[in-house]
Amino acid sequence: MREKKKAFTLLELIVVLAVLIVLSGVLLPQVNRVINKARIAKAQAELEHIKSAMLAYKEDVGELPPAGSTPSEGNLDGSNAESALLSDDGSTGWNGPYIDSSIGTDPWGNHYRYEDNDGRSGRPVSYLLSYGPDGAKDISNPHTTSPSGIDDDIYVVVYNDGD
Ligand SMILES: [Ca+2]
Repeated sequence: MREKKKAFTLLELIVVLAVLIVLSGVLLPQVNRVINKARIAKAQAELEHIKSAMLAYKEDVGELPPAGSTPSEGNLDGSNAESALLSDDGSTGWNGPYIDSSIGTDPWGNHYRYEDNDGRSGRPVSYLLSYGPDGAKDISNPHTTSPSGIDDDIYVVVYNDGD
């Protein structure tokens, strides 16, 4: 005796597809929100980790890793600061390495940013920054203790000479 073939009818398939489309429309924004929250948490954790490494360097050497030859906010990966944390930069007291591997980009693929105030007056805050999910800088004055316009930027004060 031949078994009767069980198959979906076209109508059943259309109903299943419609349900899947509606479900994905409801769930996708939720999933995106969760992913973004996880990325923000990851960026905050990475910045705190780098901050700890910089403070350990400061403890040994007496000052924060150099931001660069021209003091201004710059990319952290590939910077003098990154190499000073990774390998002996010749500073007296250097006792690293302070980080295990090169500092990559933030979870959105953009550079982490760093500026060391380097003792300049009116710019007391040395900081680390991720431009956040939008990839654009929102903080209008990172050198104050309460910078305005944070928006989605992720900002960590490494050291505040104004304290
Ligand atoms: Ca931003």
